[in-house]
Amino acid sequence: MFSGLGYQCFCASQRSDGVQYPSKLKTDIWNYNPLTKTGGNNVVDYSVPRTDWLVYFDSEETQGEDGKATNILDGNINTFWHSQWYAASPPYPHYLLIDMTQETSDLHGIYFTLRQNNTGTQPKHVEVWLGPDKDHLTKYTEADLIGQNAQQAVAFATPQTFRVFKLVFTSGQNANATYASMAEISVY
Ligand SMILES: [Ca+2]
Repeated sequence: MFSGLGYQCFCASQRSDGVQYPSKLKTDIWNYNPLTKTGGNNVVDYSVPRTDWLVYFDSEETQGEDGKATNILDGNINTFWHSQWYAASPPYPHYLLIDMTQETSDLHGIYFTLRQNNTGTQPKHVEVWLGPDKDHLTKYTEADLIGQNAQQAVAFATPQTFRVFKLVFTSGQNANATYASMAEISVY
């Protein structure tokens, strides 16, 4: 709606406005031209850059397959973290702890993309812990993830500021599951 009419629009303000209305501004209205009624059909990604993120975990599988935890940060929905299964099979709960390496404000929630087409290892119940460092985390909320391939969000009730977040998975989509997996994690 702005660049479509020839105005410049800064990425920061796009993101700021976008996260303020995350449920409303999921399409790329910035490039919509109301005169020609074209453009702006792309889905907007408001997620925070993950370049410097560090990920910690209770277990990961690196012998039987490439199930390393950093696979949740590679932008590929077909690579995933998998809890260990080759040499040992630790049960739930499993966790991923992510250090964004800098405090980040105005965060509205967490995006989850589950391992594709694998309800047997997709986690279900998740506790979301937030804090300034890994030793000072507070449980902020918990939710049931949906057993689906598409990205889903756990939204915060109010915007949050934190550097570290921990996702504690306490059960799987399969009630008897031992293993957990995850394709991508990001925040918005
Ligand atoms: Ca991935």
